Amino acid sequence: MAMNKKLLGILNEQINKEMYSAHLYLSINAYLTSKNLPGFANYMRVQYQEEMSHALKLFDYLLERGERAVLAEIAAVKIEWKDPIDVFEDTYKHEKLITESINEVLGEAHEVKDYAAINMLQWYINEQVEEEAHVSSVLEQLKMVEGRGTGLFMLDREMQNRVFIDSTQV
Ligand code: OFO
Repeated sequence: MAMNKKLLGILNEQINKEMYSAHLYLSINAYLTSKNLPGFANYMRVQYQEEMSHALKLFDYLLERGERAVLAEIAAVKIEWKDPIDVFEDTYKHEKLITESINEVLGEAHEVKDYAAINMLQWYINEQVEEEAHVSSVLEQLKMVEGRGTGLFMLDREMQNRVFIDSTQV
């Protein structure tokens, strides 16, 4: 069944938003590396991979439905932050925007009664709950150590352990 054009349009926009998120986190990876925080930089490199997998899951879904996935220009991302707390505050804000965006896409799928798309989008709803919780917990820990000193050093070491697991395939 051909997909409703409006829904197809906003699904394509969501691919762009996921790729924008990927660029944003890769840019943060560069920033944190320049600040000698390899663990946090690793966290963001993994986040970049996650975002690309989110984009690809939607991309592949459109192909599976026999639709065209359209790759549009990706807006330039920020390159400077004040400190790691600023980074995670920004990240948390950004993830909340993405959650809103996913909710809107799901709302549209309901509007046009595309039950297959509704089912696929449920994965993103769950993923956003995890993403927000994860980022907010790192932000809280950073605030506890006021983003400085030994506490920051210990957190940075912990962040080194994060590895990419493609949750779109599980
Ligand atoms: Fe794709 O979840 Fe973040 O942006």
